[in-house]
Amino acid sequence: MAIAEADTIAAVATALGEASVGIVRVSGSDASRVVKSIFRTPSNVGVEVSKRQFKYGLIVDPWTQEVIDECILLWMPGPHSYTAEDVAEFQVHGGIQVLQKVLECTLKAGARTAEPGEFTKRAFLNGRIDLSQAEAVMDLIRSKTDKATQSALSQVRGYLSDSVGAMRRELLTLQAQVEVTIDYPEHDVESVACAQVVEVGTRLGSNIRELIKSARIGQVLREGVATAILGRPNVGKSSLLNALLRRDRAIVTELPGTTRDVLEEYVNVRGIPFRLIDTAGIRETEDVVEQIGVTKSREFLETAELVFVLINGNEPLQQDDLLLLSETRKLHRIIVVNKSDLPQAVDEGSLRGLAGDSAVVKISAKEHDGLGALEDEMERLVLGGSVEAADLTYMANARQKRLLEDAESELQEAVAAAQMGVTLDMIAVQLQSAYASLGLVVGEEVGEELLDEIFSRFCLGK
Ligand SMILES: Nc1nc2c(ncn2[C@@H]2O[C@H](COP(=O)(O)OP(=O)(O)OP(=O)(O)O)[C@@H](O)[C@H]2O)c(=O)[nH]1
Ligand SMILES: [Mg+2]
Repeated sequence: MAIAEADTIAAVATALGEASVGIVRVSGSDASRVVKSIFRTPSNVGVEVSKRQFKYGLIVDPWTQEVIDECILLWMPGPHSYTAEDVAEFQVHGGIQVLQKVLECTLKAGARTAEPGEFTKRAFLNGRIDLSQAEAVMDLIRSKTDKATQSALSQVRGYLSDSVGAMRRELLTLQAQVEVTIDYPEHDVESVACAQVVEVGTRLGSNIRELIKSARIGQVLREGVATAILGRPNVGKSSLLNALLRRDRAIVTELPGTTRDVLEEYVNVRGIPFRLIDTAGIRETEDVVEQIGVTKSREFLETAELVFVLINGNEPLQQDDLLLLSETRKLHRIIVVNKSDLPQAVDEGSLRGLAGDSAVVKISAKEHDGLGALEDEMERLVLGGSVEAADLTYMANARQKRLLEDAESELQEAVAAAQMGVTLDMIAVQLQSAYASLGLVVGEEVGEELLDEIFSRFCLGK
C-alpha cells in the first residue's frame, strides 16, 4: 500500500455557517502529534494513539495556550479510517470563527491545509477505494433527489468496481488462454481459443453496453434536466414555476412583462431533478429592458434540454404562440395549456395539429389542477420508459462512459478478428487494450493530471 503523500493535512469538513456542531478533520502521519499539541482532556490523560477512541476535552492554541473551544475528539488510527491514514476529527461548536481558529491550531501544530478532495484522494491513493468509488463520493454529496442519492451510494459501496472487476478477471483468463495458444500453436487449439474469444467477448460487450446506457440518465440525475418555461407574456409561466415548486418563488402579476430576468429553481419530480427556468414572455416590444429579457428567453431554445411551451387556454392562439410552436418543433417539449379554470377559447383541434408528436397537457397553475399529468409527462420524457426507477443501481459519468465505450469497441474488434481468423497475436493486443480501458474506469494506471482534475472538483474537507 503505497502512501504517496504522507504529510499531514487539515480542513474544516462541515459547511461554514452557523450550526450546532462543526468538524475539523486532520489526516496523515503526524495527526497524533497534532492531537497531542492542541487537545487536552479534563484529567490531562493523553490520547492512546494506537486505539480507536472518542474523548471529551478542550482545544488549546499550541502557541498561546489559549482555550479555543470544548471538543469531542474522534481518533481513528490508520488503516481503519476514511483515508487509511491516522485521522483525527475534532467536533467543536459550529461557528465560522470557532472552526477557523481550530483549523489554525492544527496548522500551528504542523498540519497544512488540504486541497479540495484531498482526503478522498488519499483514500484512493492508499488503495482503500477505487476511482469510481471516489467519484461517487462527490455525486453523493451533490445529489439532489433520492434516486441520485441511491445510485451514488451504491457506487460508493463498490457496485461499479465489482462489475468492472469481474469483467476484468474474465478478460484476464481469456488473455491467458490466447497467450498459451500463441506459445503452443496447434491448429485445433487455436480454433478453440477463437471460439472462446467470440463467446466471452460478445457477452462482456453486451454487459458493457448496459453500463453505458445508464450514462445518459446518470447525467440527468447528477445535473438535473434544464427545463425552460417559454410562452407569451401573462400566460402564467411564473405561476407554473411556483405551482411546481409548491411555493411562491417568482413574482406573479396581471401585468404582461412581469418577469424580466431569468429565474432558476430546482424541483424534484418523481425523484428526477429538473432545473426549471422561468423566462420573460416572448413578444415584440419597444421596452429596452423587456427586449433584453426576450432575447435571453430565446437563447433557451438552444440550450434547454426540455421546453414547456405555455399557452393561455383562455384566449385564442395568437401569432406569437404559432411562432413559438413552430420554433420549438424539433425540441423535447411539452405543450402546456394553462388557465383551465377559465372558459376555454383555444381551438384544441388546431393546437393538436400544431403539436405534432408532443404531448399537450391542460393545467391550471393557479388552482394547481392537472399538475400530476404534467409531472407524469415530465418523467416519461426523461426516463423514456426505458429505465426502471428501481433499476438505477449505477450511472456512469462522462469519463467512465468514454472508457466503457473504448473497451466495448475493442472487444468488438477482437470478436470480429476471431471470427475472421486473424492471427491470435493481434487478438491478444485488442484484448489487452480492452482490459486496460476497463482498468482506467476504476483508476488503475491513471495519470497524476487526471487525478488532480477529478479531485479538484471536490469540496474542501472531503
Ligand atoms: N385564472 C387563472 N389565472 C392564472 C393562471 N395562471 C396564471 N394566472 C394569472 O395570469 C397572470 C399572469 O401570470 P404570470 O405567472 O405572472 O404570467 P407570466 O407568463 O409569468 O407573465 P410574464 O412574466 O409577464 O411573461 C396573473 O394574474 C396570474 O394570477 C391560471 O391557471 N388560472
Ligand atoms: Mg413571469
